[in-house]
Amino acid sequence: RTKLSFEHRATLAKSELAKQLFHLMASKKTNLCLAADLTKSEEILNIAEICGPYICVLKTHIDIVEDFDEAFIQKLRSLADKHNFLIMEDRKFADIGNTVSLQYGKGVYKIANWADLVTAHALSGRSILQGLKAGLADSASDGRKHGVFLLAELSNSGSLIDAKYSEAASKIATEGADIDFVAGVVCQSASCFHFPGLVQLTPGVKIDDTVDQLGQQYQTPEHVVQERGADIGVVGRGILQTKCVEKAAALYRDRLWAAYTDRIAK
Ligand code: UP6
Repeated sequence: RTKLSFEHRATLAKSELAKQLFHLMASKKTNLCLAADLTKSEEILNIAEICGPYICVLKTHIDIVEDFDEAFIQKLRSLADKHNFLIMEDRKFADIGNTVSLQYGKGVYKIANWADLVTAHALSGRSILQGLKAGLADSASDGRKHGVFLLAELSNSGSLIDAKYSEAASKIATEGADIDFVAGVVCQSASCFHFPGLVQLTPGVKIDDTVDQLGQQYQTPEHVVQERGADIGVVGRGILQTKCVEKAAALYRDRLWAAYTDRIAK
């Protein structure tokens, strides 16, 4: 799977969103996802405007935003259209189907209305996908396509996820009636799944640190793409906590993209 180009893999994808994402990465020449982990809407919009040209996905944690409102979402969506990136809400859904359907479509955030992609734990099994589909059907979202990234591994030290769990999570992503809704897998290793039509998203990417104070573990862009099979590298503080975020975004984009082109050329 890791030797194939994104263009080729788009033709194999079962999810419309995975197809769209593979094409977007190939045409924009970026496999950088920015984790916009900021607590003020103005800061997120500012970073999205500056980094927009360098990223394929902007990842949010909407529940850390202190001044969330509808106007913020409209502005973020128009930046996504202007700069051609997808919005992923990293909600890490993990409840029973009925509850996730409500959490996805309802409440203050109405995530289904604006997020192209969401993340979900595989802990509750296949019903997580059925619940999210139901939430979508019930929401006021326009005709846009939607997709899910299932978590099969975590980047932090001491995670309880083991090889057996990862394998079972990958099975949910690749077998059964709802795989048209699965765009990819969040994981740390290429061996986690084999189907080339899914996108591997790998967080824990930073050039100048190997850990943070709270269990996060970092690898370089080259390591995650070439050794661990990442298609997209997620960078948060590596970009956010620098003097010039634009320079940092350009640097991570260049290194992640070069690592991908080297990988498929070998
Ligand atoms: N994230 C991880 N590891 C995972 C899954 N998700 O770090 O296994 C998310 C975090 C954060 C981002 O929730 O938003 O990726 C990483 O941010 P950082 O680069 O600042 O560490």
